Amino acid sequence: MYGLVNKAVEDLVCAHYGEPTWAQIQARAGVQTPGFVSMESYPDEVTYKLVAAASEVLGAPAAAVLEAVGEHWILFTARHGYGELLPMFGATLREFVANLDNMHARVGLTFARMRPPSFVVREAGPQALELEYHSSREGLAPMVVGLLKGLARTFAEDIAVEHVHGRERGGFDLFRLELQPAA
Ligand code: 1MF
Repeated sequence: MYGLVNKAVEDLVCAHYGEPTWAQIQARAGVQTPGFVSMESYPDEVTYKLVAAASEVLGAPAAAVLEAVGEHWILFTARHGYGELLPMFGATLREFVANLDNMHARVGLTFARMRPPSFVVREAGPQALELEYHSSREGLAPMVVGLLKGLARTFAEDIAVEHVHGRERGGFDLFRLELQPAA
């Protein structure tokens, strides 16, 4: 994945635990890259190893680390100059989620080696959506939960996310989102 993803992991760990902890995580992961380059593509194993090492060093389940990374990704990319991208694809979470494939197509113009996931969205009630998450990568469903929560926060909305089933069924993860107007 692009270095921007690994930088988001680094930024999250450093902000909460400090640079010595990040150095420990990098050492345990066997990833000694002195600094990730945002626009460079790295093997997926680099990201997976960093998440696994962070889970061990911080004593938190890998799923919790992934969810935190997903939530941080939204703030992190906004802070790094890509903030104008979000409002281009929706004014509400509901609109944005319906436009996720369009947003990734736009980002893919710049990041040609991107392998973006794909989403199918269905209405599932007055305040509910079903979201199919199709990805070439395994194990990232918890990150998508964090991404959705981070998006909700930027749009000042409240959201509850249920992981209905994993990719062993149909080859995709299914989420059910309950959208609540922000309190
Ligand atoms: O292949 C890749 O390197 C890759 C990297 C990041 C593929 C996807 C992504 C983003 N994706 C990561 C987790 C899923 C990975 C997978 O299943 O293969 C997040 C996708 C996502 C899912 C749910 C809700 C929101 C999501 O994304 C929101 C998002 C996605 C991309 C950006 C911002 C928000 C983004 C913004 C600016 C970027 C790059 C990514 O950089 C740019 C863009 C244009 C011009 C200059 C820089």
